[in-house]
Amino acid sequence: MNVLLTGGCGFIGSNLVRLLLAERPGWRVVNLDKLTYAGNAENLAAVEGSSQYRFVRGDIGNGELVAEIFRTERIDVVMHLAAESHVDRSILAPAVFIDTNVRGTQVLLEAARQHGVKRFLHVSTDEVYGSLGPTGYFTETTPLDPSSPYSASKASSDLLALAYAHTFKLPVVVTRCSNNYGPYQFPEKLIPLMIANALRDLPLPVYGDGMNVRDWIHVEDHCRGLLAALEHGHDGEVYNFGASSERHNIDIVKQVLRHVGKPETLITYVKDRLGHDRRYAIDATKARTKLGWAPRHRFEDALGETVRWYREHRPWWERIISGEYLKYYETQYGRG
Ligand code: NAD
Ligand code: TDX
Repeated sequence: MNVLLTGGCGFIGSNLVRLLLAERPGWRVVNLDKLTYAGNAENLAAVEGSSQYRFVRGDIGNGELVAEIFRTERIDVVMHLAAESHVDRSILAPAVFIDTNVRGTQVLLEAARQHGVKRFLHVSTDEVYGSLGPTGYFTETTPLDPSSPYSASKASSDLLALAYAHTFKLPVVVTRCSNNYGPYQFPEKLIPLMIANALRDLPLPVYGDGMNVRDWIHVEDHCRGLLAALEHGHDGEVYNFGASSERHNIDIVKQVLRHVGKPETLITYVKDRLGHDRRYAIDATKARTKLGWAPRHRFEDALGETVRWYREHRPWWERIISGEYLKYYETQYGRG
C-alpha cells in the first residue's frame, strides 16, 4: 500500500510516520511537507534511507506537484495532516491559514478525486466545535462553531472534505482530536513551551486567569486512532478522539514545574489570548465502539515521560528556538 502523508515533518506527522513504518512494514510512505517554520526534517532523520519512505519537499497547494506524486507513486490512500496549526499565529497573521488549510486541502481533495484513492483521511481538531461551558462534551454531531482564524480554517477544510465525500463519493474520513502532547512538539505550544522555559528558569506565561480547560491526549494514542480510522472508518463519517483528560491550564503548568523541580514563582500571568476558547472536552464513544480504539497513556505518567524527553533532547529544542534547525535541510539536501 502506498500512502501519501502530508505534514510528516511536523509534530503529529513525524510520530505517525514512525508508527506506520514500525507497524505496517509492507507499506510505503511518501511524506509531502513544505518545511515551514514548524516542519523539521531532523524529526525523521532516523528513517531517511529506508526503502519504505520518501520525503518530498513541497507545498500541498501546488497542484502540479501533487498530481505528479499521485501518478508516479501510485498513491492508494492519503493521510492529510499538513496545516498551519498554531492559534496565536492565526490571530497575528491569518492569511496563510486560509491558503494552506483551506485552499491546500482543496487541491489535495481534487487530486485525490482525479486519481482515485481508497481512502482520504482528513485530520482535524476539536476546536472546530468552538467553546464549551462548564459541562457537556463535543460529539460528532455538535454544530461547528469555530472561534479563531485557525479553527475557522480547519472547519472550512472539514466541510470541503465532507462535500467531496457527498458530491463525488470520494472515500473521505474526518477525524477531530483534542490537544496532543508528547515528543517532537514544537515549543510554541503550551506543554513544550512551559517545559523549555522551566528548564531555562524563564517565566512561564499563563494567559488570562489560567482556568481555561483543554482535554489532553498523548500523540501516540492520536496516531493509533488515525491508523484505526484509515483502516476501519466508514466513508463520509467523522470520528472524535480524546482521552478524557480535562485539565485547567494552570494545573498543567504547576505539574510541569513539579516535574522539572522549579518554583511556582516562575509563573507569570499575561494578557489573555483574543477570543480565547474556555473549555474543550471530547466524547470519544464513537471511536471506541466503532473503531475499537482506546487510549493507552495516562496523562500524569505520560506528562512526566514527556518532561523527561525534553530534558534528554535539549539540543533538539534549543536548535529550534535558535532557528538553527532550519539549516538541517540545507545540509542534507542543499537549498530547497
Ligand atoms: P505542526 O505545526 O507541528 O506540523 C505541521 C506540518 O505541516 C509541518 O511539518 C509543516 O512544515 C507542514 N506544512 C505546513 N504548511 C504546509 C503546506 N502548505 N504544504 C506542505 N506542508 C505544510 O502541526 P501538528 O500539531 O503536528 O498538527 C498536524 C495536524 O493535526 C494539523 O492538521 C492540525 O490541525 C491537526 N491537529 C493538531 C492537534 C494538536 O494538538 N497539535 C490536535 C488536533 C488536530
Ligand atoms: O504560552 C501560552 N500560555 C497559555 O496560557 C500558550 C502557548 C498557551 N496557553 C494556553 C492557551 C490554551 O488555553 O494554553 C492552552 C493550550 O494552548 P495551545 O498549546 O496553543 O493549544 P490550543 O490553542 O488549545 O490548540 C491546540 O489544540 C488543538 C493545537 O495548537 C491545535 O493545533 C489543535 O488543533
